[in-house]
Amino acid sequence: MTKTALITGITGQDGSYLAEHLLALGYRVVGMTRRSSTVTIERIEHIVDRLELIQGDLLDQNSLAYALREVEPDEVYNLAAQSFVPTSWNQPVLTGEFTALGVTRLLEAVRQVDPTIRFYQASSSEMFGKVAEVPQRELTRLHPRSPYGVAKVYGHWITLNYRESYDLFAVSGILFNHESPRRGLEFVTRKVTDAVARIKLGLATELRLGNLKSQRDWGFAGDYVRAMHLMLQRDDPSDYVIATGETHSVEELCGVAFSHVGLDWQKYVRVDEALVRPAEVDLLVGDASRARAELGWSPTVDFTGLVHMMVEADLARVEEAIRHGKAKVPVVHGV
Ligand code: NDP
Ligand code: GDR
Repeated sequence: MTKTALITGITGQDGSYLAEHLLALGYRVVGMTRRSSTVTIERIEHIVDRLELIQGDLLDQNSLAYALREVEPDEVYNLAAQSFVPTSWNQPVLTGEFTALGVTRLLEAVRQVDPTIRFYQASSSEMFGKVAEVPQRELTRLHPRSPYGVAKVYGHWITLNYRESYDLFAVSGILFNHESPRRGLEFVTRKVTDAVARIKLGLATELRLGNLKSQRDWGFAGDYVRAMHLMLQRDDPSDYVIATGETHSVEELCGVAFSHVGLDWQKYVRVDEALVRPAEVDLLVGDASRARAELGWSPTVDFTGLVHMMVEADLARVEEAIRHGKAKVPVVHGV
């Protein structure tokens, strides 16, 4: 029997990879998108003829209940969020509305429309923040360091609360940073690989970054969406950490990315104090042994492979843009 999945945030990085994965598994895939004056389906353009889209917004309770009634999903993946950490200091209330209360709105819609729906919440390693132990695992104490992290802690606990209160099959995937050529340009991996391509091709001369010392456990988004699906196929709902188990600094990221095109990163990277965060998460590294044992999940792309993949994709994209005279990008302050 064909299963139906509803994905919020389908236009984002993870939404696009998850949609591809579920289509390949034979699912009917419906994406929830919010209304905007321009079309933002760049990441799903290649599969859009195999998807269905329905309008809805995490800020609007009725639109969520309507979407669930119309689509009748077996599984709901809540990937929508204000997901950029620095923006959460400029827009803390809006971040809370989307990223925290939005989860309650969707869970409440599930409970009222069809409590047999299986629900996945996109929780984050940012919840560990000022880490209580290394590596971080499912039971590590949470200490978020940004309004985004605080909002994700709320989303995490409300998911567990609805599971415990109403017996919903609601799970929280605690995913560490995952990247790809489809990552937004403001996140550090993509900012670096995009700059490497533009510097190599003569369009830029320097790259301004914030804290070079912070360390992250970076994996490939295509691997991580497989874990989301596996979590909803278990007999019993449970929460899992998804990570590679390796950590690297922003400096190392620069080293691998620039050297891939024969450049020395130290000649191009400048520290800009305006990009240093009010409170930083210094070190993240996850222990995904529970997911390995119980879900049979493991990553297929390592750190160097990931960075090389992203540099190659950005080189190809910037070359193409140069050919078509479209190589200019807007400057967004504070990013
Ligand atoms: P993106 O920022 O790429 O995508 C976010 C998505 O949310 C977009 O589709 C966006 O739509 C949508 N969205 C934002 N606000 C609303 C709203 N009010 N109503 C409906 N949709 C909305 O994020 P990622 O794909 O990288 O991440 C997916 C999820 O996983 C997020 O919740 C993120 O916080 C979480 N996460 C991500 C990690 C990572 O490393 N990537 C790690 C851990 C957790 P639009 O296109 O219209 O802006
Ligand atoms: P993060 O990702 O905050 O971990 O959240 P990001 O790539 O933005 O930052 C990672 C680290 O790099 C440092 N950094 C910079 N970051 C950005 N964006 N721009 C810079 O110029 C820069 N210079 C240094 C940051 O200080 C930080 O330490 C991501 C998001 O996808 C969240 O939604 C998700 O929950 C977490 O990953 C897990």
